[in-house]
Amino acid sequence: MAYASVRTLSPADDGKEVSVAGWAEDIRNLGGIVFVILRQREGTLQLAARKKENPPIFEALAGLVRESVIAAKGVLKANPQARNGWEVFPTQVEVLSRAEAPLPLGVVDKVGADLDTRLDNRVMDLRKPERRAIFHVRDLLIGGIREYLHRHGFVEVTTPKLAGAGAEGGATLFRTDYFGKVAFLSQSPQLYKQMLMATGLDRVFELSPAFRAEPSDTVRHVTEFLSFDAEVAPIRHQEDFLKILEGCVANAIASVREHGKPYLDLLAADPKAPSLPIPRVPYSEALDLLAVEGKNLRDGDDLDTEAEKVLGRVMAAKGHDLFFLVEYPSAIKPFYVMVKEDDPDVSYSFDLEYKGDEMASGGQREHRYDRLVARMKGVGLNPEAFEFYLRAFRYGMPPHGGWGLGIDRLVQKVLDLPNIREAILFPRDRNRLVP
Ligand code: AMO
Repeated sequence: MAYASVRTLSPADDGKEVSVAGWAEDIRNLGGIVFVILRQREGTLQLAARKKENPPIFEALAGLVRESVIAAKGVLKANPQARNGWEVFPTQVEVLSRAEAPLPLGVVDKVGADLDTRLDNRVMDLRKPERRAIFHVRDLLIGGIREYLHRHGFVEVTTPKLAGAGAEGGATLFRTDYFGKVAFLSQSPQLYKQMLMATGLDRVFELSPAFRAEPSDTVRHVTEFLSFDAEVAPIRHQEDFLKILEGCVANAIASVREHGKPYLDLLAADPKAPSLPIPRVPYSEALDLLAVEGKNLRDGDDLDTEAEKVLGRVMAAKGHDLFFLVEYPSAIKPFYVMVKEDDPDVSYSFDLEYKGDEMASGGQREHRYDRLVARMKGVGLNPEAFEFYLRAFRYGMPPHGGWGLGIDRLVQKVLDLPNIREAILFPRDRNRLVP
């Protein structure tokens, strides 16, 4: 007989024999009767044994060590006083895996532990339903993204994570030995997704880990994150794919709202569905909005963390958690962006801001070979090291553009989690390589 899930049982099963398995979350020995709370993925149920009726089972339950995995077979009895309105009186109890005591981290204890202790004991931490709820929400967000893009003709692809050249600047590259040559862990699928635009696979997306040797210890940076990248061709301008990105984010949040109610309730979260279109705020206008708030940036400066927070608050007051910051200065964007024909200091690139943090960035790319090489040289890169990439631009490359969005940050912001590490099962940062 397969083990039954608590979700499939009810008082209507009164008198039935059932087999259940799970963690012994709590053991309450009242002398004449013992109750064990058994935890499964989808909830908890109560086992009970009376000393007088069944002494061996009473002893077996009373002697359990908390968090051991047990299996019990017995008769379900309806009881309005018991949790779920029923309980199981076992006739057989088997310890499948005995837990050591004391536990490194309590599962039902009310006292909280700090994040480091929790992450050191992540498996125990994830036994709490409210922690696991985060990963159900994450799953729903990713599902919403995939569903939307497939509906719009996109193909999911996988590009190499062992790379011969970096795409996003040397400062955050992880180096590794590759049979005597230098290789890098991929910082982003940037070069490969662009190369695909020259193949006819012209609407692609990828969900894959990206690696950045990020030395800063912040609540929004890790060294391994899940990057959601997309690239689209042929396009006339950036607007052609910003519409897809905003639809995709809206669909992801809608999918959480529609299917994730039990998880949102556990997390006391109620993410707002964005109203479309998401506003486009030109960089120059953002500087003006910041100046009004007393935060003065020079034209051409990148927005620092404080500026992002201030701008986030200004836009939130206008009813927008999400907005696109468009027309970024060319100088603070990577070599592959396209610059404006009549104003080369300004690029056709954008950041997507969500609740005061950068969620995604992207833009239209330079698809013209000569100009791309000139831009590379302009930022001090050696085109020869990128020959494998540049070759894709020499035999007919359509105008294209796309974005990269950090899934971990999206989860963090949708649920208002204080730290990005809460949104990652086993986060990596400069101080953490295990578990
Ligand atoms: P960018 O470097 O801005 O752009 O990265 C895109 C998005 O990835 C997330 N992200 C991170 N998340 C957690 N920890 C980090 N250390 C980290 N670094 C980046 C952010 C960020 O907005 N190739 C371009 C995208 C493109 O133009 O298509 C790129 O990688 O959410």
